[in-house]
Amino acid sequence: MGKKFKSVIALIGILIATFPNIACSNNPTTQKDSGIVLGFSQIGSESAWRIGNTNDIEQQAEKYEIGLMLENANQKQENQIAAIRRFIAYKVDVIAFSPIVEEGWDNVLQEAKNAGIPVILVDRDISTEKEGLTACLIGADFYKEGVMAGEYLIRKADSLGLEQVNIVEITGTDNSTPMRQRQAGFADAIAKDERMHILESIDGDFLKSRGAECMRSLIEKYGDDIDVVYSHNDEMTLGALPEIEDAGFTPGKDIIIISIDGGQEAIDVLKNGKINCVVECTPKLGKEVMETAIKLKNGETVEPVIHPEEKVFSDEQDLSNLEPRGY
Ligand code: GZL
Repeated sequence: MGKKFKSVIALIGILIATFPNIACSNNPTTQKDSGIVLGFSQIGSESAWRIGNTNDIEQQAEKYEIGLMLENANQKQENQIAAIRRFIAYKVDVIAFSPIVEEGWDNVLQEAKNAGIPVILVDRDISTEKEGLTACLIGADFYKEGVMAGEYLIRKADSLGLEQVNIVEITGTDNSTPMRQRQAGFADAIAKDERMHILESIDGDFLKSRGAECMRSLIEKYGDDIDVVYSHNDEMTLGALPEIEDAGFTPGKDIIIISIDGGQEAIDVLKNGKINCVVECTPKLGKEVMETAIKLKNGETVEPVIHPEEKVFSDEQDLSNLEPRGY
């Protein structure tokens, strides 16, 4: 085996060792070509929503013939920062990521800016004093989701003739955009309604297991004073429901259940009457991400914020003909 051939083999070995995810994802340089390589740092696999989002990003990258380097950060901000640095080293054309929390991105995004690589925020936002670190945000209007949840509760309280409504809130990942804005939108929507009282908000981190733990401790503390559970995502809601039943309460009847995401499992439970309202938060953002990546690669300007249309599913509607959710 010639010297040159040995050095090529050695280089490939170094590349795979440095970029482990390339070895297992579609190697972008061999994709049929839009000529674009997109580096995407995904938060993790914490919920059906997140898995649905990852699947959609991958499907749309295939459809738009964009070479995708997708790295899963397993819920750690430091893994997302490391992934973005790898994308910069690899000289991708565009970087996209869903920031697990809003703070702590200035340095790595400045590095991407210095490298001339545009960055798309997907799903969640960042908080920064610096201008121009990202090209745009593609994701839900979480504040509006919170408002829609609060507006449903007011209608529900009216229909039941409730004079006092005690609410416990299970929030998503602390300091994340959906947590902050779903909490603010809901609070603002019910603020003028004197019947509404939030007994406690507790961090469930968008996880099913934490949703169960939170519900258990809230029941121990407040028992049958709880009239409503407002949960920031379906995963935590699905974790909470068995705890409510184990305590002898009937979810959807003794306790009003309001959730967000709109995945198939939660919609099925809504149809069975154990959840009263699910605010939709679509994970299907891939089409907009790919179209935006192509525009950025071509030097076109893009909309600073792209919010998908979202609905509310509840016990006020006939859901029998609802299309399969796909996540
Ligand atoms: C919302 C997304 C949230 C989902 C959760 O767009 O950021 O993260 O609501 C997921 O299910 O964990």
